[in-house]
Amino acid sequence: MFKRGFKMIRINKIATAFSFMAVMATSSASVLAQDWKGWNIHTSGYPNTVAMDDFARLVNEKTEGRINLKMYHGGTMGNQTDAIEQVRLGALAIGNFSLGPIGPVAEEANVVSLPFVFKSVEQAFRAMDGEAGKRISAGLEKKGLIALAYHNAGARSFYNTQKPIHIPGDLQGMKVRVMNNDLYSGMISAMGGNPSPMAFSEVYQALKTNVVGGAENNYPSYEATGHFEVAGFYSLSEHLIIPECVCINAAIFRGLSDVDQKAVSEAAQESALLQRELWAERKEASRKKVLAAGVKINEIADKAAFQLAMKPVHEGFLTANPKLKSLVELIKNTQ
Ligand code: BDP
Repeated sequence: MFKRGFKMIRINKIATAFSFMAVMATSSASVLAQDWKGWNIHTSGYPNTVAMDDFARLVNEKTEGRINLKMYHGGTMGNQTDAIEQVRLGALAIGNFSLGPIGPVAEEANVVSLPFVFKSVEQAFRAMDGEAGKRISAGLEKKGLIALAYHNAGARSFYNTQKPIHIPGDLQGMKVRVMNNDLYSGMISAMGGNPSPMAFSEVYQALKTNVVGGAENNYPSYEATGHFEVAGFYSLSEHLIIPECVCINAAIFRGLSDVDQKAVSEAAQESALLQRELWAERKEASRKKVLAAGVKINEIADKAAFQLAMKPVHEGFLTANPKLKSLVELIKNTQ
């Protein structure tokens, strides 16, 4: 009796020990291994897609398997406006976002969507790498997004199905697709066009079926989406230079250990360097490809006319957001 009782106690103890170990194993696994989902709008081979895959690999490597990031490319997890919300909520951990559609939710980030606010892509990066970039990142953080790194998205120019654009008046009456941001609608209206905010994925069909006559984007997106096949006039207005971020849900990032925060930040910085290299190559390759396909590319001799036309857009923005004046000045004064 005594012996059996003793055995039972031992068996119970062993069973308890095993279940304790099992609990420890699952809880440490859930503490140690996190599965993240990442959003990207671009398709295979695009500089951002390659860089985000590299980011995912580096995150896994640098955290020694504690974080697995699965990237969903091609906008398969929804359009950009929705995806920004999903990352803010934490349903998606990461997004490779244009600051364009982020602007309406994070006012500091909206300053980059003022047409011609940057003088060149190089100057934009000097600004983003300096004090202005810090203020923009702080603005994003207030809205639940931490910008781990910034990608290059070059400069955006107008393209359309009908004719070369030389002066703002050439857009008169033209329906032009823009990203979701009132500043872009204001920009088109100020030139006499009709803005049509629309998701990226819908633009090809809209151009093809003449729902819109034009749109605007950088060379790689104009080429990768096939828009050049249906809108063969590309006019080098370079009116918008919009940096893109590798943005993470702030709470998820803050929940990481210092070691993993550092690992994830470094992974983003390293893969952003790759993105910037690939961008330079792709921009040239895309330009050549659309030229070879018969696209008529034209320089714009008098960009000042476009800049002048944007004056009411800038003024309206600063009247509505007086506290962003110093940030705009900071950008403009960046050499
Ligand atoms: C591309 C950006 C992408 C935007 C797209 C657009 O990389 O994030 O969604 O333009 O025009 O250049 O919607």
